[in-house]
Amino acid sequence: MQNPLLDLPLFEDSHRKLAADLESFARNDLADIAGSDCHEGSKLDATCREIVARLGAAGFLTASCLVKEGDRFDVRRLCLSREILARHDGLFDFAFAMQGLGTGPISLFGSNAQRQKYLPPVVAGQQLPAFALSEPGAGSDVGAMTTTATRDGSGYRLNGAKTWISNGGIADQYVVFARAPGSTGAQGISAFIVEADTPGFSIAERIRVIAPHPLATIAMDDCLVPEAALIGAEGQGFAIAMQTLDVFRTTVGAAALGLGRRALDEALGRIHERQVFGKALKSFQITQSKIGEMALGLDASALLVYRAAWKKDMRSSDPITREAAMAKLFATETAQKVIDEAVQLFGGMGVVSDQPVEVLYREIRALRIYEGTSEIQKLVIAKDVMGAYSAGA
Ligand code: COS
Repeated sequence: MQNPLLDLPLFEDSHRKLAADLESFARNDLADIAGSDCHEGSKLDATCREIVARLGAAGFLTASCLVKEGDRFDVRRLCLSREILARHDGLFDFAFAMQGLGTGPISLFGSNAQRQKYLPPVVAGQQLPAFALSEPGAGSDVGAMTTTATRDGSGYRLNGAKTWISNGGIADQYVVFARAPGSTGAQGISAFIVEADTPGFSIAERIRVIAPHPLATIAMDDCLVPEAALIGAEGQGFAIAMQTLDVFRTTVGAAALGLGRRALDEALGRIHERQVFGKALKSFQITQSKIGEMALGLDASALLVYRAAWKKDMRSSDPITREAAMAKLFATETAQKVIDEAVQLFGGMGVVSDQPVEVLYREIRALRIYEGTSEIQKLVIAKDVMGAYSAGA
């Protein structure tokens, strides 16, 4: 179904063309690898690689990385891509999203040499990256991380563990955040590119989650990386992480929007078919009230998502921390409610394993947690709003 917002001046013709092309590609060229048959167990990793390979070969990953110096993210393109892919299949979206998030620090802060080495294979869909920030004892509180990066000759020796790492176990390289020994809080954190075959780097555990995605805990045990692995400057890591999240949090909102729109599509089909008390389910006002609220919530989410994306695209030097946090918070929380209502409209069928709305119910949950929980987004928004008040803005 056509995105109802695409006609707005928030978008350019290139976005409208992308939306039409990707919609057709997802429908015709990815459909054979959709669904739980391809997403479970040992097939999961291969399916992710295949999705990325197909998207890359078709040119749909060009927006994921900033290969050339001076390039800027087209956040509206990233968001439209995630919305469309998520509406088709959560794993399509996941695989697409990780190509951008996993290389985000290199795109935004990497040297020309780093961009030329690592980004073209990711854009081509031949390599998979990962973003390794969280730790067992440092999720929301990034400044509590304990992984260390100790100077060793001309390089750095990394020690510690990272967890909840998407693409963990299948990525070719990881952006790992680690701190100088003795440093605390946001200070002394740096970002490093760690290739998966570096001695001392290992996958400690693959983690199974309610909606199957490649996820792992990784470990660094005297893992020696060269000076060329450092992204940006020493000690810049906290800002690198936050500015990467500022871009990609908006796209999480877009993914939630896609999952929510799919739930509304499914619910609309259901209420037109289902007979209850001798009438179509759609004819009850209680049903219409649910549909009205679902549609309203989704369009409100879309406006917040594309407001943040538009602002980042048009005013790249202005911070979008507040707008990105609002988009992620509202769109993920709303999609959860919309999907829950869709399950309700399906009744018993809604909780049958692998039915579309049951899959959506599992898919949406993690989005309210990863890349900053809903609670953290509220803190981020409040800090920005109160800061503006104190500054007299
Ligand atoms: N862009 C640039 N700089 C930023 C920034 C941003 N969006 N947010 C914070 N900073 C800077 C601050 O300006 C501050 O700099 P100074 O020390 O020079 O003043 C520094 O970073 C520390 O900021 P702050 O004091 O706000 O840090 P906190 O430790 O209080 O943490 C939160 C702030 C909670 C917002 C942060 O830890 C966070 O986003 N947590 C969620 C992490 C997350 O998303 N995890 C998921 C991992 S990916 S799946």
